[in-house]
Amino acid sequence: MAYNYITAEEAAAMIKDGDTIGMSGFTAPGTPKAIPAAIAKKAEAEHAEGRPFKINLFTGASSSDRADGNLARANAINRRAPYQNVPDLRKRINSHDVHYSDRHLSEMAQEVRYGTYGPIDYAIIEAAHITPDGEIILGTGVGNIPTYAHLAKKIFIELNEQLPHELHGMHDIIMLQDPPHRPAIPIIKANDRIGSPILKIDPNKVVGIVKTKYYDGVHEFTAPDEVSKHIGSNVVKFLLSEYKRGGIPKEFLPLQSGVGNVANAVLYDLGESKEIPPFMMYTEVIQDAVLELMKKGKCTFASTCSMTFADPTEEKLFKDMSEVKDKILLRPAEISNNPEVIRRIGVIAMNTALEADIFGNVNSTHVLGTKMMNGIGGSGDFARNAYISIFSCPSVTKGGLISNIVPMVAHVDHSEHSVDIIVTDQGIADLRCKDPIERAYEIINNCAHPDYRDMLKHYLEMGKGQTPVTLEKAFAFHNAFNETGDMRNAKL
Ligand code: 0RQ
Repeated sequence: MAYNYITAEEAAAMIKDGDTIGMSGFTAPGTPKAIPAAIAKKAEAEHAEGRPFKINLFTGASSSDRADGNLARANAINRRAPYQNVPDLRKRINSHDVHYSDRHLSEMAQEVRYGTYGPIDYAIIEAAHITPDGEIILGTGVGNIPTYAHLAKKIFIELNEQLPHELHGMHDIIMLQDPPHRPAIPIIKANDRIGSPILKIDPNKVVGIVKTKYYDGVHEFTAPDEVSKHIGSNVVKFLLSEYKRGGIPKEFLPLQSGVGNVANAVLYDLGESKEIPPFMMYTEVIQDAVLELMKKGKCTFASTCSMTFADPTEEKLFKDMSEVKDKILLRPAEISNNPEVIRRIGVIAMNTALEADIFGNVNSTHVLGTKMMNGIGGSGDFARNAYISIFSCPSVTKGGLISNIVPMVAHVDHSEHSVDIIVTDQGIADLRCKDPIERAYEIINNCAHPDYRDMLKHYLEMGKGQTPVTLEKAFAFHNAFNETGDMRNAKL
């Protein structure tokens, strides 16, 4: 059929206050770039006229400043799920302007299909190409778009002319059947393809196509600082010792890695290690460092939901996709983060903590227990189901005013039962096969900053029971920071 080409403003004009929108993408890649900004402008105009205007916005993970940033600044979001990482949206969430539902990314699509989030009015899909009968080559991130496109009453396409048609063949698109009709997911190795290279939509639902021409807008990574480098080399040291003792089989196991500088530093060190054999990744996001690993032959394949490459990297890659074409599969979040697959294929998960406590509980989301940072993202999908779950963070933050190892975390995202290894710039704590007191000494001696070790030991030794928590002192570190700006003033 012939599609209607429209402007982003014409698309935004159709969207009404209270509409629910499901967008393609996972982090900035694959996220629509023009219509969200136009919706934000419309919201501002409506607000100026004294009319209410907010949408509910559901994605695959975080989006981008073009989407979440513009919409948050315009106070145009009512409800948001399942993950975000944009400073202006964070402010809106913490001031209760936005109802934010922070969900495990693997669960969102099924919950939406069961109606938990209400009906989807519009899907907005970023595409590299669309045929008249509704066959879409998606962009560089997938997220939950198979589900949103299937359920949406109407669809907008952002046809991004920057995206190369050579992306065709890099997607593995499937929408899972829901229980009780879901068969086993036939991924035995990270590179097993189970779906289609294209997303098929109903062309009759497409109300307009907006042409764009953008890279994804991911900033270049800064070179890892000393602390990240120490963390990276400690993670690799652990993996190597585990490999040598036979805790990881000779073929190695698929790796998952979070995003950010520490993750980049870990991947860089893995590339340098001669003793770690080539490996595959089963992960949700791949960053520039993975491309380097692929060039070196160290990473042989990556199953992911998104290629989160910085713009200059995309620019080079889009000119010649041949190097990566058969080494990457882009899948929906319910597959990239699927707990059943993660457990079965023995993923080694590497994620980041804001803080960890001496018993091994991890807070990845709430600064000082109250302020939402980003969200749990995929870290829970991987950490809980991985064969080995590693969490890393610096031993201290803000020049030592904050210890990232605390008596008790002020918010729990990953409990002691899901955390196997903690790594800081100071060293490695292996929590497996240890009781809570043994774990606590392991963490204090190996991971806590020397400035805080005696305080943490003092706290540990005043307690009783299998897990010697002293409730009235458990948040002494956090209270000291709130009252004096320095956790070293904790009254224990
Ligand atoms: O504050 O920005 O004012 O300097 O928190 O800290 O060290 O820059 O951490 O960028 O690596 O993010 C856990 C948030 C870490 C991230 C988290 C302050 C610190 C700084 C950020 P400033 P860093 P990173 C893959 C898997 C959950 C989702 C996930 C995350 C700021 O990794 O969102 O893993 N993870 N997904 O100063 C108070 C502490 C603090 C603290 C740090 N203990 N108390 N402030 N800060 N520790 C991706 C997806 O799922 C898509």
